[in-house]
Amino acid sequence: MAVVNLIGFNTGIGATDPGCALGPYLLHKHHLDKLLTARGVKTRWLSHHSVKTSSSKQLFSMLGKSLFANLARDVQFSLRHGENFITIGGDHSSAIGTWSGALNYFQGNFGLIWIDAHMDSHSRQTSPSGALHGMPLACLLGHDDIPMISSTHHKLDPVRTCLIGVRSFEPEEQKLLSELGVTIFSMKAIQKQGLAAVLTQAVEIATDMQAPFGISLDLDAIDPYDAPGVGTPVIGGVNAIELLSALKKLPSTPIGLEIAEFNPAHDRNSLTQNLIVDIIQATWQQYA
Ligand SMILES: [Mn+2]
Repeated sequence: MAVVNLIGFNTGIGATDPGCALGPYLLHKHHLDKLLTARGVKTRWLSHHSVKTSSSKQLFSMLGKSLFANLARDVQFSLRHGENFITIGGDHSSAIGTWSGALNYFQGNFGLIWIDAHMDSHSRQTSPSGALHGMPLACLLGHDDIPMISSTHHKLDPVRTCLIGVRSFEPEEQKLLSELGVTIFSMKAIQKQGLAAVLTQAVEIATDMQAPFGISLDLDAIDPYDAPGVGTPVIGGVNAIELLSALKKLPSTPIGLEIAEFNPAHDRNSLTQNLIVDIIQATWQQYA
C-alpha cells in the first residue's frame, strides 16, 4: 500500500475570513493520518506551511512566492517518490503552490478538475475583494498579473481544465474561462446528469485519455447544509452523499487531491471535519 502524503496549508490570509488557517491544525490534532490509515488509506503528515504576516497584500510579494514555492516543492517531492499527496487548506490560494508543483513535475502534461462554488478566476484588476483565494485558477492558467508568484513556467492547459459545481461568479471570470476554452459543469448540469456522470466526463477531459490529473476541491462546492465549515458558503451546492458516491466511481485515481477552505469556526457538530475524512477515503480506498 503506497503512502499518501498530507501537506498542511495553514494559511488564511488569502481569504477575507482568515479562520481557515486553523483547519489543517485541527485535523492534525485529531490524527487525520491515523484515522485514514485505519480506514485503509495509509497516510502521513509531510509538512505544514504558514506565513508570519496578517497582511494579505504581502502574499503578492516575495513572501507569497516562497510560501507557494515551498508547497510546490513538497508536491514534487511526493511525486518523485511515487507517492500521492493531499494538500489540506487553508484558503484556496494553496492551489497556486500545489498545482505549480504538479505542473513542474509533469512538465505541463497534466489536467485539473476544479470543484468549487466559485470560479476563482479573478485578476487583481477584476477582483472586488482583492483576496487571493479568488484568483488561483487565473494564476495557474497563466493569465494577467498574478503568475509572478507561481513557481512554474508551465501553465495549466485550459482544454484539460474542468470546473464543477460553480454557482457564484462575476462576468469577468466567466469571460476569461470561456475565451480560454475551460469546460464548466454548472449545478444545473449536475442536477440533470448526476455528479458521477459529470465527474467521469471531467476525468476524460482532464486526462485526454492518458495524462495524469489532479482534483482541487473547495469545500464550498458542497451544500452548506452538509459542509457548513467554510468561509464563503453558497446555497444550492453539491450533495455530500452524492459526492462520496461519485468519488468512489472515479474511472482512474488522481495523482493528488487538494481540499481547501476548511474553516473550523463555522463547522457544526464536526460535519465538515468528518466529511473530509470520508472524501479522502472515497477517493483512494479502491486503489489502496
Ligand atoms: Mn475556491
